[in-house]
Amino acid sequence: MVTLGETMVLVYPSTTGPMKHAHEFEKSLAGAETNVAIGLARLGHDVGWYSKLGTDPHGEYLEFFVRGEGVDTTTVEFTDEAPTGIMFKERREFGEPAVHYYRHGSAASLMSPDDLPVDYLTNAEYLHLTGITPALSESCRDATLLAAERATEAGMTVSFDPNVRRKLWESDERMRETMLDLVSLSDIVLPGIEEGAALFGTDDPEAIAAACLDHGAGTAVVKLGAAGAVVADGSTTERVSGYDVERVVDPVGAGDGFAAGFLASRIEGQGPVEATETANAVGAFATTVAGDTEGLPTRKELDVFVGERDAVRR
Ligand code: KDG
Repeated sequence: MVTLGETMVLVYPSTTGPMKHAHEFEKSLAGAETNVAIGLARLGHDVGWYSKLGTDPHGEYLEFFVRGEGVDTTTVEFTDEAPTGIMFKERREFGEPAVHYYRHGSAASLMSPDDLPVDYLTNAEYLHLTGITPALSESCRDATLLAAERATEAGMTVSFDPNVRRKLWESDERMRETMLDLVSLSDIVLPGIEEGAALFGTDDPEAIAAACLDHGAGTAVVKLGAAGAVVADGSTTERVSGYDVERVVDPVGAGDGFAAGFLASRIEGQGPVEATETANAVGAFATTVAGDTEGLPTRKELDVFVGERDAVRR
């Protein structure tokens, strides 16, 4: 699987509560696409990521982190023209934490069709895209659409997670139009309820799945958090139950874990319902930690969780 998108330094308070009162912070990495790539690599798959990073310590840290997780970073470019993006994420005891981006004009926003490594991005079985990359700049939007087109021409499976980030779009119309273009170029679409509502004006999961298929997707998987997901592929529509995590530390990144689990399972030859079961499990793991990727399971951890292997702890 290959992917492209922006990865940022993630900074989050060591304690919960409003950001303005936080004094101590921890550092990690955020970026929907590398979250998915790392999730797949942990499950034993070959994964590559393309992006642009600033020639600065943050860019060095991110490339080192992602490469250290076993993701191929050979096409990642470092540029002096713009800095690496940064994201702050609040920690809350309940509800979705607010995020604050420092990424406008970042190195990743300079990605463009002119220097996209098309050969690299079309030399895999799967291309994974999100709706975040096209929101970063016009050139990123063109690059994302070009990657989807070229991957489709090359006979690859294109997966797309809309990942609505309203803070990044100039208007809802532009967002909707771009996302629908990407849905129509994708084989697998993985929206949440919020994304479904933004794109299709309904929060009924079955209706969202049907709308994705109507727009050209082969398989739609609508994420319902702890309640699981609805998966539809034209011949069947099924609700697959999820996991009630006892203590959700942070829901951000769960959707990426879900995508990683779904794609890993499909790459391994499992059907859409089985893949959705795996997706629910990997998504649940992601909610147990404050960072986006630290909770993603290894193959062994996942097998133990779903009862396919015994844990030997001592
Ligand atoms: O899905 C998690 C992402 O939202 C997070 O890692 C940061 O990519 C990110 C973004 O743009 O919000």
